[in-house]
Amino acid sequence: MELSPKLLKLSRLETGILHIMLARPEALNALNTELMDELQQVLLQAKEEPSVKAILLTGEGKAFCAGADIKQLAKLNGQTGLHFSRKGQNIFRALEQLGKPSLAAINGYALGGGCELAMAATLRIASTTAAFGQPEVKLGVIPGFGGTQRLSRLIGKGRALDLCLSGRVITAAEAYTWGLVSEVVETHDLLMRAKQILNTLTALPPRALQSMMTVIDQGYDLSLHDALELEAAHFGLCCATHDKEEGVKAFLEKRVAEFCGE
Ligand code: DAK
Repeated sequence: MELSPKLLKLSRLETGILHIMLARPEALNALNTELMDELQQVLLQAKEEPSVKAILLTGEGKAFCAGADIKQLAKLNGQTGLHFSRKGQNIFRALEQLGKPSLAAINGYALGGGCELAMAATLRIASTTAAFGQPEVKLGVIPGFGGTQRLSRLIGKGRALDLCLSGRVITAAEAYTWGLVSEVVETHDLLMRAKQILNTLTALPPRALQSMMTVIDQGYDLSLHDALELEAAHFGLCCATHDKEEGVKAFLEKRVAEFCGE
């Protein structure tokens, strides 16, 4: 990865994990245009770079991300607000459709755009001290980076309305009960657990993972009939891979499969 962003810290971990750390701790990693542009560039490269197998997202300091930069939000009018919202939506959608699994390890505040960023990741885990919310209503706006839509898809319409209308903040334990995160661990275990989960995924056949993410993402908004068609098409694609041959053969020969990614 040749980029040298200023507001993100990048590191390559074992087994092809790209660790992207939001690194604007003095503003609780608030998303300004510069940080968003850097994230967009990094995601573009990560998509094209075959050695990147998965993405780990974290925030430096006490917050994962406290949302869109309110100083910047203050300057938006109707026209620029629309543009800003679309820009953020496109970047988060790029993460969601990267074709490689991503995991947000949430160590503290995930508010507004921070919660929206986490929801665009494939998976989310939190430390016991994490806190989640969509407080935009208190600023006179609504979530503008996909929050209204992803939240209701993840935790249901009623709870999404509760969070968005009240602007209240919920604990990691509540987020777990509501299905917003899949695990809560002690703060000192968060990174280790995040890597453990991603290492498990990077050892699996990438084409099957990609098909799975595509079918679940796209199928959600289709009729059952069309979604099943999509599933069948991707099942067929997987059956044409070397990794499917290897996976099935290894099972029958009672050995560990060695996937090659083809
Ligand atoms: N933006 C800019 N700076 C922020 C920030 C943010 N979102 N959050 C915190 N900071 C800055 C603070 O101003 C402070 O800076 P200094 O005063 O030291 O210079 C520093 O980070 C530390 O924050 P605090 O001193 O406030 O720290 P505390 O521990 O006391 O409080 C807090 C932490 C997270 C409870 C508090 O900082 C807070 O309430 N922050 C704001 C959280 C929030 O409201 N987030 C939602 C942002 S709005 C749209 C597109 C997108 C969006 C909406 C519409 N369209 C285009 C329509 C999305 C909107 C959002 O995400």
